[in-house]
Amino acid sequence: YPGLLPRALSLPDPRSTEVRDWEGDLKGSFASLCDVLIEEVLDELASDYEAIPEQLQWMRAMLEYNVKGGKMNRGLGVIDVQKAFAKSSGRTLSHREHCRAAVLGWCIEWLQAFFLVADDVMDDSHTRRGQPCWFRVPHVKQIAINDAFILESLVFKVLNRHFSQESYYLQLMELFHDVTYRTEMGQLLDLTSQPLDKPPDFTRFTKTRYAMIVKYKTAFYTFYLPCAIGMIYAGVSDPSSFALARRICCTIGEYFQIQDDYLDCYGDPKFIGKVGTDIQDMKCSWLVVQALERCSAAQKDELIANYGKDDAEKIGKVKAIYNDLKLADVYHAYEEQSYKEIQGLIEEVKDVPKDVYHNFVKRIYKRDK
Ligand code: GPP
Ligand code: MG
Ligand code: MG
Ligand code: MG
Repeated sequence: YPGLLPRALSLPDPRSTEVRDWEGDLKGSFASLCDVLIEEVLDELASDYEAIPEQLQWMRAMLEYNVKGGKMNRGLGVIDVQKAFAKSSGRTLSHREHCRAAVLGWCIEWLQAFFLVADDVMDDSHTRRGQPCWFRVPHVKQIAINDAFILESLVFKVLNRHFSQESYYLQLMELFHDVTYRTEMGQLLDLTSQPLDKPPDFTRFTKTRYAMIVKYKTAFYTFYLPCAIGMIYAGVSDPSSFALARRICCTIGEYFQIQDDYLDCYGDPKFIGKVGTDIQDMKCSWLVVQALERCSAAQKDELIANYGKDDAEKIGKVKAIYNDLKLADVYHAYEEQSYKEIQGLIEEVKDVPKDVYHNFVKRIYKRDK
C-alpha cells in the first residue's frame, strides 16, 4: 500500500554520507527544500487523492503565497539547533542531515503559515509579508479558512512522509500536536482579553494575563518547538531537561512577542511587512499594559475613549499617549534587561548545547523586522 511507504523521492538516500556546502548560502539551500516539499504534496495529491488540475493549481498558488516570503527564523532555527548538537559531539552535519533538519524546519514554517492565515482573519489585518493577507485576495476571501486547515494537515503529511520510519516519530508528532494546541489556547486568551458583548474593561489588561497570552500564543511554537525537535532527534530523554528548555524558550518567546507588539506600533511597515492593528483591535498588547501602569487619570480616560476603535484620529490619540509616556524608551530599557536575564538563564543549561539558545537570541536581538 503506497501510503505506508515514505515517498521522499528527491532527498538523499539514507545511506548517503555526502557532504555539501550549506553554510555558503544557508537561506537559499533551506528555501529550495520548500519547493521539493511542495512538489511531493502535489504529486501525492494527483496520484492518491484523485486531485483534478484545478485543485492542484489552487494548492500550488496557496502554498507559494503563504509558506514563503517570511524571515524563516523558525525553520532556520531547527538547522541551528541540529548543528549545535552535532558540534557539541564533535561532528558536522552531512548533506542528508541538513536536508532532514530543513524538512522539520519547513514543518514549523507551514504550521506558522496555518496560524498566520487564520490569525489575519481573526485580527482583521490587511497585509502580511509585504502583500495583502490571503483572505483579502479577491478570489480567496473565506476560502482562506479551509486553506488554513489544509496547511495544518500538510504539516502532518510531511512529517509522515519523511519521519514515519523513525523510532521517535510518535514523540515528534505528539510534540507538534501539543504545541499547536498550546498556541490555540494562547490565541483564545488573546482574542478574549475583552468581552465582545459588554463595554471594554481595562482592568483585564494585566501583566499576568499578558504573560500568559504571549507564552502560549508565541513562545511554544516559535522557540520551544525547534528546541524540542533537536532534543528528540539528539536522543535527550530526561523530562527535567525538557522542562528547563521550556522555561528558557518561554522567556525568549516573551521577549520576542514584546518586540512584535512594539513593532506593531513603532515598526516600519516596509521592514515588518505588515501594518499594525493592535490598537484598533483592542489587543492586550505590551504597550497598552505599560501605558496603563504609567498614565495619569486624565490619560487613562483618554485611552479608554480612544482605544479599540478603527478610526485614524483615535488611533493617533492613543499613539500620542504612548509617546508622552516615552514607551519607546521603556521598551529599549526592557530589551537590555531581558537580554541580561536570558543570558543568565542560559548559564544554567544542561543537556542542551548553550549555542542553541545563543543562536535563538542572536537571530532576534534588536530586530526591526
Ligand atoms: C502572534 O500574534 C500569534 C500568532 C500568529 C498565533 C496565532 C495562533 C492561531 C491558533 C491562529 P499577532 O496577532 O500579534 O501576530 P501578527 O502581529 O504577526 O499578526
Ligand atoms: Mg493575533
Ligand atoms: Mg495578528
Ligand atoms: Mg502582532
